[in-house]
Amino acid sequence: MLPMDAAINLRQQCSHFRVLVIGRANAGKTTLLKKVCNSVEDPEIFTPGGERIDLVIIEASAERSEHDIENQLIFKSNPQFIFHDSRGFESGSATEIQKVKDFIDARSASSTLSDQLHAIWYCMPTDTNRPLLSADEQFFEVFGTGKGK
Ligand SMILES: Nc1nc2c(ncn2[C@@H]2O[C@H](COP(=O)(O)OP(=O)(O)OP(=O)(O)O)[C@@H](O)[C@H]2O)c(=O)[nH]1
Ligand SMILES: [Mg+2]
Repeated sequence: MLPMDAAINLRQQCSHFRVLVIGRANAGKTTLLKKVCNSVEDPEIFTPGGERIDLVIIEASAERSEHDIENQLIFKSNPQFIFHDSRGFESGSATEIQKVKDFIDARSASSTLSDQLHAIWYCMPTDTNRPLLSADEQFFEVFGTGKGK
């Protein structure tokens, strides 16, 4: 636990908490985020540059925007959280794992606290007999051994 003055100093440097959420489709990511932010509404979506993406667009592209890891999801009810949503690796695609790894690497390389990731939440469905797929294991192998650095 941080001493109070260190915590206040950090909050002055950075007004939000940036979280990457990873989990396959239907894992319950959005449900979890809504609970955390006490929201019944969907989040607003912003580009990496902070421009709001207008969701009065066709549903398929709203869906794409939401799951584009670079975009920032913010709930009006709790704007102190900025979320990045990644749909996980169910296809087992190496490209998907690489995309997430590149994103994590780029955010770790930033020396600006507000741009860095402050947490990664990995959501796994527990009502299935396969909560962990081989692609998930691959991901943890890369990051668990420090090879992802
Ligand atoms: N049984 C059960 N169902 C849940 C739980 N959390 C969410 N759901 C349901 O699972 C479905 C998918 O939830 P979402 O939160 O949309 O899942 P998601 O991970 O955001 O899915 P995508 O955005 O498509 O990747 C919804 O019908 C939820 O009501 C849970 O803890 N238990
Ligand atoms: Mg979702």
